[in-house]
Amino acid sequence: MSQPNQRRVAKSRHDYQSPAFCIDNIDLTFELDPKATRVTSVMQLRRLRDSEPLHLDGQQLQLVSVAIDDIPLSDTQYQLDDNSLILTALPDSCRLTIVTIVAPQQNTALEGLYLAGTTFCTQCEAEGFRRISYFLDRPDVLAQYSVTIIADAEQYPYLLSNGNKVAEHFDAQGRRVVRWHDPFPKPSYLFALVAGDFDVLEDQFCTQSGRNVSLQLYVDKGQGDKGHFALAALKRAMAWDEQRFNLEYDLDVYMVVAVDFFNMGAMENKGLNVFNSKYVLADAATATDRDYFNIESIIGHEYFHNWTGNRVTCRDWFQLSLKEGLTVFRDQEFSADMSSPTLCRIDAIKLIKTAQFAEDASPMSHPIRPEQVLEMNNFYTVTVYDKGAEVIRMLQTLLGKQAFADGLTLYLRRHDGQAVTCDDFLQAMQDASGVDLTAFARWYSQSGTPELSVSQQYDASTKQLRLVLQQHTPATADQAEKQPLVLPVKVELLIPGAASQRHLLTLTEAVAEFNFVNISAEPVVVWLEQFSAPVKLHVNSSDENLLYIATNATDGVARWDAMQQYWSRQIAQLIKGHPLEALLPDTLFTLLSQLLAQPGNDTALSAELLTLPDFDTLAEQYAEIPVDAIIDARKQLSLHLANCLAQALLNCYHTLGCEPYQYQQDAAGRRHLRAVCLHYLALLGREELIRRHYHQSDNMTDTISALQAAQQGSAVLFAQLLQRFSEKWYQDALATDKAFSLAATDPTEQVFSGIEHMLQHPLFSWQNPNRIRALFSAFSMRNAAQFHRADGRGYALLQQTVAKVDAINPQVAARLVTPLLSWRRYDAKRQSLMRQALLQLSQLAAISNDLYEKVSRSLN
Ligand code: B3K
Ligand code: ZN
Repeated sequence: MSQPNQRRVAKSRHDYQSPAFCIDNIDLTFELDPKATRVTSVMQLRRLRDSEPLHLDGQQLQLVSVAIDDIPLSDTQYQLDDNSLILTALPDSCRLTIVTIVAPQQNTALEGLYLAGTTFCTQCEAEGFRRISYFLDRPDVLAQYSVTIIADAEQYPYLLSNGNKVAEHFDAQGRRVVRWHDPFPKPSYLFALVAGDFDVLEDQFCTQSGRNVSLQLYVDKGQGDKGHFALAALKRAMAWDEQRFNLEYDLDVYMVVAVDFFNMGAMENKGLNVFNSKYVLADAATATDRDYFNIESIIGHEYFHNWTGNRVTCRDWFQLSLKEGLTVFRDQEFSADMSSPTLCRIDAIKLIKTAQFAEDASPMSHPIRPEQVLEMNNFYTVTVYDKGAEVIRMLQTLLGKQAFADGLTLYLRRHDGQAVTCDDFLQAMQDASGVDLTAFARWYSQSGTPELSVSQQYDASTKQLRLVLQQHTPATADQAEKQPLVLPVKVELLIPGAASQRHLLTLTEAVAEFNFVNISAEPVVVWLEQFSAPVKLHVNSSDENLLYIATNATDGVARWDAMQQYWSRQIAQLIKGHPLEALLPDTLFTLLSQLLAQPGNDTALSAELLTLPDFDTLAEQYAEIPVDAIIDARKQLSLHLANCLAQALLNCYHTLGCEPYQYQQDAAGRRHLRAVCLHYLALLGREELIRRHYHQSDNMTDTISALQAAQQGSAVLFAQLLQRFSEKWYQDALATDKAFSLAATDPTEQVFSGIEHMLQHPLFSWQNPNRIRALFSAFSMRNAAQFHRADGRGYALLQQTVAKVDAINPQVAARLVTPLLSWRRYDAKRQSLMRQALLQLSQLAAISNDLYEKVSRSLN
């Protein structure tokens, strides 16, 4: 590696040390210039520990001057290196003034202050503030911020920062000068600045205590009409948090800015959220039902951070799940209340069973509270976020909804204005509920996916039922020894001829049994209802029982889950060589035909029941992933179902019909089921249907469904429709991203020329993460057939892409590389090709820390 080795030292959670100084106030002045922005920082410092130097973080900064209590220092009076500015012999309290220059235009990493098109914006979490000015850039240093922004008045009519605007004027040179003050002390990662010209949508929200909050949504000029849904979603989120958790907004203004260049979904900066435009802009023509859903959920997520993250923040970055797991849980609950609890839960479960289980089984496996981190940006993971949310959900299950809400209230009251740990959170939950959470806390320190094996014995003579539960967590890359965890296991007993019973079984040891009396007949047990613990379930129920559950369970999620188990099992049988015709019983077709014949009932759930598990879900069931066999078996089964159900699918498709677009739960469910029907019919070559679906569509959801159906059913039609689609949306970046993803998920060899072609698109830019993800994440994560080609062409494409992107935007590169990391899970030939690709990446002359951490963990 060409980088000096000291840059590669990982931090350990146990090495936490509190800061030697605190910074009570910071007054920042920005003189904005794309090439050279001058940043003046005036900090009020206080010493907390004797005789230690002040170690300020700073990266890619040009230092202009340093002064203590207005007395300039010479460069012999401080130490400066690539990552820090060190000052010794400071008084116990002083005013430290630092002037730096940064170059936003050259900032392609999109961390710190950068340009999104012509808009200045910032991204400081996790450690981006150090690219703006020298500072104690860590979440446990909370300061009050005052910010003055100075910029050309014409080009930048809006100059925004956190908190309240306190002054605005023009200076002698005619530049606009705006001053902001945020009364809430905050860590540097929540700082934000935005400057540009926008369409602004405004609204108001009256809080439960009667305060009026001004809501402002800033979007690119000309895009104003696409902001209404996000703004309305924000008001729903504000009302929901008051109602559910009694949490009210605290500033007079809440601003959301949408930008086109953004490394992730959005950022919860205090009072000034910055969003990826993909998660703000929506209208029927350009956004799918899924886009609408995501917008509402992410708008909610960032808003909910105002309490869980901002008012109470993390002591150190190892505690990230403290705010992220909790806030994902909160946004999931919000989405469930706004749409369908069943579908929201199904979505969350799918993510855990694919990406999260895969991460546990990968070289990057880590607990929801990681122990070792080289590059913090690598730990914004599905484990920290989504498994973190599952852990919070288990707490709610174990404590009950009310005690959980009381625990949250206590936590926020006790720690308001503080930077705390996951243990502090658990302590509050324990104190509020009186439940000992010592054993539960293992969920925070133990990585890996627990495997839960269950069995049942019924004694007809005594009418007793015995349920035996056994858990075991296999070793992971980061941790060999595992202990039993606290597992809340919800079950439903479907008792023939009697009312069903629902129970919560809590497994705390490696094995336990639970006995039930007076069970009139042998029940069919629905295990792990609602996926009440994030585990892999091993259960020996018959196919017949699974279909019985899929038909009769009370809970929709349980019905879906049984069906998924059923489908997975049939695919496994096909892989073992069992003939298809012998596999599927009449009861299956009765069930499926019923779903199709009554599309009026819960259409969205029917659509899910009719959909086979995706490649990633199936892959997680194998230690060594049989790529080709999974793809073939899945295809074979789909085609067989399409053939057997052709008439029922067609009838259902026509019964549902097309309707004028409205984003609304029932209508979205109907569109989904209709798309599933179309997908199966496409496998039978029903081109005219696809064509009509495409042409009749007045909305992006149906349009994309038609394209996806064509993609699976007819290469020629797919090429025609994609061409037409691309032309129609030639100038719309977000719609063009959809064209990119469609090209990249083409299951045929044409995908390579398709990607090549899209790279020539005038809207494609290697600097824009959305474009890169739309093409290459789609290819490597949603096109198993071509990405995992046995000739290695897919791996080579990803390797070249990652190498190129790493030099531009390390965060994006490190995410992109993920599918290669799990090379050990494939056959020998693929292993060697994937490993080769990683080795080449490891030899990049200027490999970033982000990429280095992942590649080296994978190769070691
Ligand atoms: N907190 C941000 C994520 C920051 C990611 C830094 N690489 C968005 C969110 O989770 O709400
Ligand atoms: Zn978050």
